[in-house]
Amino acid sequence: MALRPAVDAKILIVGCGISGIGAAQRLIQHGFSNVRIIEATSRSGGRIKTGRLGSNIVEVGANWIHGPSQENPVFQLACHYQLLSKESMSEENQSADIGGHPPFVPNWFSSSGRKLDPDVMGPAVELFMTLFEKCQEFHASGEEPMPTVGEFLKREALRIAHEEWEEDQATKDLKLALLSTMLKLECCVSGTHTMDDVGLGAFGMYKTLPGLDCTFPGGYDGLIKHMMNELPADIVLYNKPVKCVHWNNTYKQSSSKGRTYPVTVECVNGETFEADHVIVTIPLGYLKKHQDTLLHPPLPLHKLHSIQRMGFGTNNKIFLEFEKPFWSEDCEVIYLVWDDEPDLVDVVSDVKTAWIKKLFGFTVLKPMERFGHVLCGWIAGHESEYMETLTEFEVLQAVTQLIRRFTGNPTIAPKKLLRSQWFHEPYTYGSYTYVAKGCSGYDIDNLAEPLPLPGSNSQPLQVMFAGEATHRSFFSTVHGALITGWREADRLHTHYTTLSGQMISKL
Ligand code: 6YU
Repeated sequence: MALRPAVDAKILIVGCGISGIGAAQRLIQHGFSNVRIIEATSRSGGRIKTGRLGSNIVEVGANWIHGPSQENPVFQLACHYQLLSKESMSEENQSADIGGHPPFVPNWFSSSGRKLDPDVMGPAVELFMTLFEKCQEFHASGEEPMPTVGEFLKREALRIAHEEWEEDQATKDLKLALLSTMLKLECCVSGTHTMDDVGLGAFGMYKTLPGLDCTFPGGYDGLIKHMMNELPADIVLYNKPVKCVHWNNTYKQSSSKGRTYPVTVECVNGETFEADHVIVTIPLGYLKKHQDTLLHPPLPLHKLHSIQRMGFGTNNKIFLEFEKPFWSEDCEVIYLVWDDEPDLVDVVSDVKTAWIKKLFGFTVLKPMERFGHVLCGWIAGHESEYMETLTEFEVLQAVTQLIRRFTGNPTIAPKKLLRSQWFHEPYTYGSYTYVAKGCSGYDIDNLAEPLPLPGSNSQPLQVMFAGEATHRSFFSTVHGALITGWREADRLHTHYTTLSGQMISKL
């Protein structure tokens, strides 16, 4: 195998989300000059997508920097580009340790049209949070008393409610119904259909960083714009969905100008691009759908099995603008509690007629001076995927009825609506990764493992894998995705510096 200088190595990155952009940025910093990004759509950013509701900026995809503190590279970049408010950058915000659950000021409404007493509901939330933290501990202790987070939470919550709660039955039922709402919220956080699909033993693999989650006042896509400005202007080839990555020289024409390349990337439009290395940053949802055809030769079995086993679900947002608020001034989150759900349920019995019951509530967009009166509704799972098939008008009708019922006010009418449809995005097929029942960190390692596998005689690092699904502890996040892009760029850098070191020592 002839050694090619690192600057000559031809590198293609598939996908222009933050992991692909991060990989390109880092490769160029390392001195690689022959780098291109191939992107299926007409835009950069992938699941970072800032939209508009009237004159308001709203985040259709990623919302927050989770854990904005010095260890978080997204926070560091955002500070570097001066994209955050003074408050978000303050020492106090950075040192707050919230374990992934921002202490939002809540308002609770019930399906019988009552505003619920925070003093009564508070202990139920505390119980839920205590059990949730317990779920996170099993990873370190190596125990797994039950297969899934959902089963454990339900069993323990019902046991404690039965043994310790002393109120009358109606109040107990209402508190249990609130726990159903909290389960639906966790479905949104994990990006899953039900918490019964989320593996208990591996749940604690996800790590939170210190810092009070913060947003980008000018939109998350400001980060993408700044990062893209640091790359060569023509680095991205847009509107070129990749059909197949042929590796190990298996494509019919694998040489140009006398030089042979081990990999050929074939696009849906028939165009082909040759490369020494390809970094695939395609979302797990797309990989699941196209696992049999995206690579040739096909993915090794253990990689295929891990792709199938890992979870990738849907979490959607429904933004609503109102003339005036029906929530209290300090309110940051509105929970909807269904009186008929004391049996801890996070799925609905009939998706078509009852999908709206999966919407756990709304976050309030703040500050009010910037957003006016805008709420963001959250809905996960198959119910969310069904919501995507409805017209905007049908969704508006359903949400309006919901709010009228819970507030007991039949005149409330949202002025505008915007919803996301991540399940029907053909290059994503969902929102983000979770560790499904029966999965472990090895599945994530398998996803991240480059091809060819170690021990092969062919050119190493032909196909490499980045993207949020390939990070063991920060999967499902923007910072996780960015770190994996950097990881693969560094892998190539190390490869070439090790090779040139070996050449020099032989001289
Ligand atoms: C975060 C947050 N956040 C809400 C919602 C969503 C996500 N995330 P990309 O998909 O970006 O890029 C791949 C590109 O590849 C893309 O451009 C494609 O078009 C292209 N492509 C695909 N196929 C191709 C082909 N064939 N050919 C060529 N190109 C192709 N993250 O940090 N804060 O608030 C949220 C949220 C609604 C949808 C989020 C959030 C997830 C991030 O958006 C996501 O991880 C990264 O942007 C992915 O970047 P990428 O480059 O990998 O892929 C305890 C515990 C539980 C664990 N979970 C904890 C919860 C944390 C997650 N929270 C999320 C919450 C929200 C609200």
